[in-house]
Amino acid sequence: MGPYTITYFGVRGRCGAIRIMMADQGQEWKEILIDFADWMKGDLKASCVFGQLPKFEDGGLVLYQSNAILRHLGRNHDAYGKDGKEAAHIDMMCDGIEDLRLKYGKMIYQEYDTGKDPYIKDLPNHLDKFEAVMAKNKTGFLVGDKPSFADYNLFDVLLNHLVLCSSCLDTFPSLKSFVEKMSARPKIKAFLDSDAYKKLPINGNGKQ
Ligand SMILES: N[C@@H](CCC(=O)N[C@@H](CS)C(=O)NCC(=O)O)C(=O)O
Repeated sequence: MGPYTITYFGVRGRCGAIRIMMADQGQEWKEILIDFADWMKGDLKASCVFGQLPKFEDGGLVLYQSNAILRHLGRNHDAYGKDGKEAAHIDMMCDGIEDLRLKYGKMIYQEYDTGKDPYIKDLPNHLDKFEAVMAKNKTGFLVGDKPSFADYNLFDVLLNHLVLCSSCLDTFPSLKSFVEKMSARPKIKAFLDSDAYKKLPINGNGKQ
């Protein structure tokens, strides 16, 4: 496995969870940051399977689609559950996180000025689902007793939401504790404190 390479724009965006997961798993990776003006020339876009980034390379394996990349890392690093049942639940949670990520992206990119306040008002109706799963599992993770790729994905999405609304987890004790514990994992803490992480905006349009 590895060495890994990420080709993406200079944002956290759809690589936030991937980078946090690689950092926590003790992996090193190469970053190829693409300037949007270069992207607009079209050659790289034409070479991407779905015409979009991120592109991820694991040796000779080339992957697109951020959730497929997370799943690949889950398989490589034993972060995809201990059996088929756990893996199915991890997939389910990842799809639920994707639904929230898509809603967040729509608000950020298409209706930030008019949509931010209603989005924050409705947010508890989405977070409560993750709170219930986290509280029921009792291990501090979504599924099983160690972090899976879905935990890294949820962690990244929650960090973004805490920037949007710093009090959004105040009524969700299990999620709040999850974010605190994930943030304190030594390799994650070092990564979140790094310039490589801090220099990147969350989203491509500067809204957060
Ligand atoms: N479902 C894809 C979405 C990828 C995506 O939306 N990529 C955006 C940046 S976050 C992109 O490449 N935009 C430039 C374009 O579409 O030309 C994934 O999860 O990787």
